[in-house]
Amino acid sequence: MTKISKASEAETIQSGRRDFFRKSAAFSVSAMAAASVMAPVKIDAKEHKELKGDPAILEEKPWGTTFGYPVTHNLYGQPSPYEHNVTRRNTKLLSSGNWYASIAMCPIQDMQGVITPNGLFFSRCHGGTAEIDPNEHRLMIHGLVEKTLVLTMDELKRYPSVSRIHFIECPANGGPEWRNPQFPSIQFAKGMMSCAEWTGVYIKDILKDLGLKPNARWMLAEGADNSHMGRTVPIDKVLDDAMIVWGQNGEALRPEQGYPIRLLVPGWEGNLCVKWLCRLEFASEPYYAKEETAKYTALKKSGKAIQHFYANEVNSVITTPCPEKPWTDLKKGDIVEIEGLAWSGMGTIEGVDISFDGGKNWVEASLKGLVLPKAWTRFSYIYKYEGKPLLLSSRARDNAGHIQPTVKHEREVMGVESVYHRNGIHTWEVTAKGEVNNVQVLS
Ligand SMILES: Nc1nc2c(c(=O)[nH]1)N[C@H]1C(S)=C(S)[C@@H](COP(=O)(O)O)O[C@H]1N2
Ligand SMILES: [Mo]
Repeated sequence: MTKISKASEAETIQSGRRDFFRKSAAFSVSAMAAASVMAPVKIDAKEHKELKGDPAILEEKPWGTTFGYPVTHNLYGQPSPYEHNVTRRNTKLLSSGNWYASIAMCPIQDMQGVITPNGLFFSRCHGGTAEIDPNEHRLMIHGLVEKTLVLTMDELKRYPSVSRIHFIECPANGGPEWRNPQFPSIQFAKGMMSCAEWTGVYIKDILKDLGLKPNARWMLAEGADNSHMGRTVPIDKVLDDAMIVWGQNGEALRPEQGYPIRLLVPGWEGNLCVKWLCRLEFASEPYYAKEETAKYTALKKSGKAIQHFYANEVNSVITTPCPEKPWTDLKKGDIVEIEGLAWSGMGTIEGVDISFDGGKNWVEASLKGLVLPKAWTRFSYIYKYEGKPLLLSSRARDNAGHIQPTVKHEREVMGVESVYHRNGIHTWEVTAKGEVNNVQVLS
């Protein structure tokens, strides 16, 4: 028999979960539409009959008979008020008492495609969100370089820019669940990540101007915020794809993401992506700053800790269904689209497998939309709902040859002390009624 452990319902999640449940009523219709594109689905004549007499199609609505609001009204646009439930969310469990050292989780269950809108991008701050005047902000580049440089923001933006789509994931994503699933919610279980198109300059391009001294092996990045976050990055990664970015999905970085500039270390721990970046110092040794000694090191079962822990491993999660979007409205025989997100900090997603029985048997999902290195990748599987209980899991593979481990294997190697770098196969239990619970398959 498959051994599973379930989420503790004792954890209180902020209000809103019920409203999400209500929103899911529209799901079966949209899933039918999606299914009819991908696989021919016979639509029951009954479905059409139900539309007869529906006031939503027969009656004129106020928005069709009066003017809407003028174009001068919303000079910076906001989502429809009917989307008010789609927000970042916090929990006391992951915060200091005053919410300054805290984290706002991304509603990944409501994301479309692979780009996170800027207002919903997860936000992790160790000393509050700094509001920086860009005219007062400078970037200093010094240490083991031939030429020291202090740049204004305008000067920095004169470098030729590139735009790249990458996720940022806190290595503590899913961390509270090493021992047991904690959250009856995808947003809290997996929402310490987001994905955006970033615009900025490769550090290797700036270094062409400055000249790196031969003994420069490490780069310290420091933030100007109250936490003065400091992390050291090995030089190979700096010269590969590390960027200083000022653009986020077509506009300036949001304050929550480090306005006016942040470091982007694609695919590696979110913690390395120092926000409100003010200083880069090149050195021959790592700096062993607080965030790479006391924090962001992973204690293993052996009693030894991994100190230089960088790339986020291949990972995935099913976003439909999930606790916020159960299948309670489905009838036996309905065709549904199982969807989810896969990502790897080591390369490009090559494939995703789905299991309905907690990992005994697997079928291959299809990847849809953009499939890019170190970026969220969306997967999809069209499935006939039989109204039977399921243990629904996803398992991603990347082009660097990695595959997600079972939770059992992950625990054998790492133990349960660490809160970082969990990428064990995630499972939802779907009950016969279509309710979705967060569980772990332990065998
Ligand atoms: N200066 C500074 N940079 C920072 C942090 C911070 O508190 N201060 N938090 C780090 C952590 S722990 C993570 S996971 C990422 C989160 O990026 P985001 O808030 O844009 O999602 O930023 C990192 N950069
Ligand atoms: Mo983090």
